[in-house]
Amino acid sequence: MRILGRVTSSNVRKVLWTADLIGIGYEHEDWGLPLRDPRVPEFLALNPNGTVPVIVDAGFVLWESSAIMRYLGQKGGSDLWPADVRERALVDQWLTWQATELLPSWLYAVTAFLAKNPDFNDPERIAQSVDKWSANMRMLEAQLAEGGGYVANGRLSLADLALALSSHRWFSTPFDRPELPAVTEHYQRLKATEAGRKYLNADTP
Ligand SMILES: N[C@@H](CCC(=O)N[C@@H](CS)C(=O)NCC(=O)O)C(=O)O
Repeated sequence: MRILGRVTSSNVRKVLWTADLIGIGYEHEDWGLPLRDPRVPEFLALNPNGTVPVIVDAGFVLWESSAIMRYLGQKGGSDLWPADVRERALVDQWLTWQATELLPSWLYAVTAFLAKNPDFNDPERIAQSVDKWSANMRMLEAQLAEGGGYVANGRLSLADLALALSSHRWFSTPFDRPELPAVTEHYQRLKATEAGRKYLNADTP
């Protein structure tokens, strides 16, 4: 299997971390700016969005990081993607929430505070982003506190990987954060694992 995408992208790390934990072998190719422009015909033929990650598994092409995680979980028969229909649905719920609610909420603030893009300087939009991001992280805090330190079903799943990467963004961004003890504990616990040390480190915020 080929996994295409720069490791500095948290969406790519969702996929690499999943493949590592499930034990699926792969060849990694560094695509994505500034390393290798994905907006070239060769790459656009695989993913017309021109974004990473993409996988090519014996000719089968798939993009969208969460969809790739689910595919790898299913392919590997891993309990990170549970067989039980309701347990799986809960993992899916949090995986979907990470991509469609949590991630968009931080985009403006992270581009302003972490990427330090001078065009992202509207105080109202920064405040809105910080408020929404913090509200979402408080929701995750409540879930982890009630769920025995895991996002779904009281045990490790694909959702924990995606959300630990999101927490990494939270803790790497210099701004005034509310204290979230369950999120902090979950993040530190995953960060202390072999894969966590690889994918939740300061070089890749
Ligand atoms: N929803 C997509 C988002 C993909 C995406 O926006 N990827 C960014 C990196 S995080 C990208 O490819 N940016 C262009 C580049 O790196 O050249 C997914 O989860 O896979």
